[in-house]
Amino acid sequence: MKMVFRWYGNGNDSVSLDQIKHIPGVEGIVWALHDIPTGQEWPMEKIFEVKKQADEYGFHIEVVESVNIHEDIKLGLPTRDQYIENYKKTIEKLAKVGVKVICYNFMPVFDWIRTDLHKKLEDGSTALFYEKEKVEKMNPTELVDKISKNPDFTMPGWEPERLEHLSKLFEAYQNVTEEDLWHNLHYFLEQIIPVAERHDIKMAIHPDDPPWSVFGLPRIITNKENIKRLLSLVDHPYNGVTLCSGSLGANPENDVAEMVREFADRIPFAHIRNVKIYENGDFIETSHRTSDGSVDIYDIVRAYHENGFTGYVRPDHGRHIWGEECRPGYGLYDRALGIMYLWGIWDSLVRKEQEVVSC
Ligand code: DNO
Repeated sequence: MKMVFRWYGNGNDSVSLDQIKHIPGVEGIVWALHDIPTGQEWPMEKIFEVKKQADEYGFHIEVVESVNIHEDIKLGLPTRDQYIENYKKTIEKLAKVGVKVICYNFMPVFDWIRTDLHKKLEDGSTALFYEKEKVEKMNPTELVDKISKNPDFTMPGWEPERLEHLSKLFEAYQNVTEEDLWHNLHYFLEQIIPVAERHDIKMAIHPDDPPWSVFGLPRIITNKENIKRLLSLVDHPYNGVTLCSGSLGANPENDVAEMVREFADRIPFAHIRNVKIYENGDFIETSHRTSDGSVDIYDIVRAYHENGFTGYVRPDHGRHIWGEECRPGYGLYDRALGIMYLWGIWDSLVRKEQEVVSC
């Protein structure tokens, strides 16, 4: 596995490239141009800027997370074709700096959702928390209202412009079903995958987080059956998945290790983290360690190892520990600890295998 680390860019991240360099085994940064509005073509000079910054530390920039999908594409509006053309041009440009994987998602309106960004865990650290009933009871208009009264409201990974037109977006999605969303995803992939192949960049869709419908909006990348369907929409090695153990793992019915075993050759990028699920369906993010949460991280890493996984891996959200102030979920310390846990499992599996061979 190739270890990478998400970095939001100079002035945009509390973690520096200097610090990332100290984490054992990290070879590249996972990046994006966060200030370019969704749907616009990425400017080459800005792409080169990131490349230059990473080069100074010997990091590659082979994984982009995310080139976001304009809502018009998800909604299947006639204006989507222009946005798809822009997306193709961005792919072309990213190939010039050696990008190999583009992570994206197809979640309507929102990216990931939580109800508390700093919920206290028993050990005194804080982490991202999701209360199922609270979200179920939340009326989207109330939410729109809350967000519009708080211009600073932000979530890591969310594009601010998504939030600007919330009520219009809710209206636009009113009659959009899951089948419509599948249809629109198919349309997008049919056009994008040949371009991605030509430029040797794998497209890797991120599962929905949480993996169920929220606020009555359709969500489709939620479980094994649906990932299978996604992969067969355009059955091609360049149409893949960012298998996120924490997103899928929030539903106890999802067996993520089993998914790794089934889809290994279509997973160019893995997000590995743990969540603890409560009986009422709430969940909280924990350390990466298997015994701290409900997801069997050990078995997931073992499944990647068994399949000779050579794709990219990043630790995902961490707790906020040792007083660190950072983007929610994206501090240095707990993600660095997460990496060491993943390496610990991986190295011992590799060693065990070598011992068996030399016997
Ligand atoms: C949250 C992230 C997501 C992810 C996007 C991929 O921390 O895992 O925001 O980057 O869904 O497009």
